[in-house]
Amino acid sequence: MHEILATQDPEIAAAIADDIRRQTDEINLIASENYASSAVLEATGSVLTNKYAEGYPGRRYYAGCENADTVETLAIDRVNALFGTEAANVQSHSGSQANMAAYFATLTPGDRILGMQLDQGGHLTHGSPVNFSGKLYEFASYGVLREEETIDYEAMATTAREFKPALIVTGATAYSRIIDFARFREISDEVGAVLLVDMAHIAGLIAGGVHPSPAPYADLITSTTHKTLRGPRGAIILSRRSFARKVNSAVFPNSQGGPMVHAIAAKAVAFAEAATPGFKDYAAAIVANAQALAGALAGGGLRIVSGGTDNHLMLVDVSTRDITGQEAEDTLRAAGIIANKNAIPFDPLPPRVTSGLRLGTPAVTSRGMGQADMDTIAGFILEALDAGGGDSALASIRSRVKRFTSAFSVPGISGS
Ligand code: DSN
Repeated sequence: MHEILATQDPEIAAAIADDIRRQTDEINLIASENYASSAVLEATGSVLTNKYAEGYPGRRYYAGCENADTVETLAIDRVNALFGTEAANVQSHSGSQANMAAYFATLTPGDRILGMQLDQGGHLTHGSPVNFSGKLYEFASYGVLREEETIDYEAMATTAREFKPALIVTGATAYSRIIDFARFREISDEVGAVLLVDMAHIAGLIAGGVHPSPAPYADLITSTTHKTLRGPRGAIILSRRSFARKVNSAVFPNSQGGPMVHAIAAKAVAFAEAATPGFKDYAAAIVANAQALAGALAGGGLRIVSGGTDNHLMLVDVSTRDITGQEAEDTLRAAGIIANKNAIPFDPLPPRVTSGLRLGTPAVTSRGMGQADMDTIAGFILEALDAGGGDSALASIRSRVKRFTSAFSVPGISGS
């Protein structure tokens, strides 16, 4: 792999080779990561990276865009067919830029937005004061019920009635339950707000039919393409036709220049993959695996936030083991298991420490692991957390993890 690069730039080639080994040997439970297919990687690494194609298909500012037009039109048509939407912009470089463009398309600076609290499952672009969103717009937030740890729809509605936001944003990065998009639509209509659904985490589950779709309810939908959707790094904005012109100009020329045509090609490949019957099975397996992993961890005495999961991820409260989220992340890392610390609802600890771990099953499911394998993974996790940081115990788990993972191919690396 990468023979030319290895000769020309051995330092970069070595770092890539090391990450191929890392991605192969470790158990990846980062809920927002996945393994893109060989076809997606080929499109990402194609000569389309050489082309400037500012504008949109048929309306470009440079000559020679006929193939870029083909690629972008295919991506738009495929993603609209996949999600049942009227209009799509496939140029956003990232989820944050997609959300920025969605706000620019519908709001003016100073307008009010109601979004989910970051420390209860939201995202930086849903109103964090350290993000452009919290600086440009006035935010109020909703969160989860203290007992059930599920979205407090009543409080959200009350806040919406009092705050009168111009836009309500829903979608989450650390929420394990089905989101009731119909309820958000009802409240948006009542207060006259635009409804934006940021489906980045669950896009693949929606494409695979295992999470209800926001398409009948949302005015705009944003998503990254590299999480459960298993495409290249990047993002999309789907909308009702009436918003399409504003969305397009909010992306280009307002917030981006030339689109990454190679990334758009890879997105198109991923949208076609996500439309196959095999992807439906994949999406169902992600959820079944998450439920199996949550069940096994709960069986081992760990507290799962909200008592379980309906989607691809779970939040684990590790405070019951007298450790912090950071310590748990470090311990699992030493055992060859990659996960991230994460605030749990009403977390008494700061964001760099936290009381929780976020675990997700999209990547392990892409490797073909099933529910029995989740029991094995839960066993490794429980053993590691109980090892009290002991180096030799963690090294022993790490070598068993490596033996375990060696039985599974990795899409894009040792499989297609
Ligand atoms: N960084 C992403 C996540 O891990 O959920 C959100 O953008």
